[in-house]
Amino acid sequence: MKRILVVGAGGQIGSELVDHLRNIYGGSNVVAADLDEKKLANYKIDGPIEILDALDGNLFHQIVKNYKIDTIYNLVALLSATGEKNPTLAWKINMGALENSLEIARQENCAVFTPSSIGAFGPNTPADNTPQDTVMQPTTIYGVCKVAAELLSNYYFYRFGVDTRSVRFPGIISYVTPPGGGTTDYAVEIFYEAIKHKRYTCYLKRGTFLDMMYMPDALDACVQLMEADPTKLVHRNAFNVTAMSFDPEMLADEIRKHIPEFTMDYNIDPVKQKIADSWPNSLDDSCARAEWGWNPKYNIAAMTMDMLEKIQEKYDNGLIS
Ligand code: VAH
Repeated sequence: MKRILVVGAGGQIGSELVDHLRNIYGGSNVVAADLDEKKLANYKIDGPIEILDALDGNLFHQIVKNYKIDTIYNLVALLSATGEKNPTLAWKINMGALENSLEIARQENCAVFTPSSIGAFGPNTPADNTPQDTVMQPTTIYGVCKVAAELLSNYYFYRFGVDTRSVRFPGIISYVTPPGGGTTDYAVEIFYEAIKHKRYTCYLKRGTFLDMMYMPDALDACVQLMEADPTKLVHRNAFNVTAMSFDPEMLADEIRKHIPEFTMDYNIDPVKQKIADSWPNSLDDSCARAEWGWNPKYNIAAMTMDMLEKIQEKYDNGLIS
């Protein structure tokens, strides 16, 4: 059975991936590690937790040895808009955690999953049906870190044989953690506002198309790729994956099917708009479909219905106000 360490386990993906992995591999086989102990207290399935600053290579290595880890999910990242506020810190954290993950994996024979992002593309990347192999000149420090992570992860595979794999996630929509400073997080905030106030002020312009994915599909993508037959993988770091592409107006229309009185206006955030404008409108994810069976289940209608239902439950149960 796999022995898994999730680093950055308290973030948007980690907060749900830990339970997803524990459900598959058993609670005791999935160690959740994060800098913030409070973020490690909410998992539904019990299992080992460790307080870890992913930049502390010695402790990181000790944890891998103590638990006999064979797979590292490195989820540590400052997201796009947050990174632009402190690019040097973003580079230090994002690349420091990756370097430790890869070097420890090399020494301890672990596989490594480090998510990349549509943020790895830039304004001169073909924006529609963006190819798997294409120009990658991002204009955010987040994107620069993601391209560097893809290149370094591929290097560790080709040079040392480390089993590195990753996907370029689009905006991930989820209801467990609050929005975390990403450019795509309007597509999370809007649901809370729609339920509570029946209105939302969007910081991205109408017509700003971005790839998106509902969290259950993102969790499946992580496991499917890491379980894929390595002989079938032509690519490794990182696969284009997407589930839907929409702009704020399309999402508002979908919400109005459930909350007819919902209204939306705009107050554009120039930093986030500039970031979003540098990213693709839609990805070609045919390589992921061909090489490891990627096949998302949630479209905008199914995601909207589930998000509204789950967030209404959080309000009803007093988990949020
Ligand atoms: C962000 N949600 O907006 C993240 C994601 C593709 C976007 O990486 O920064």
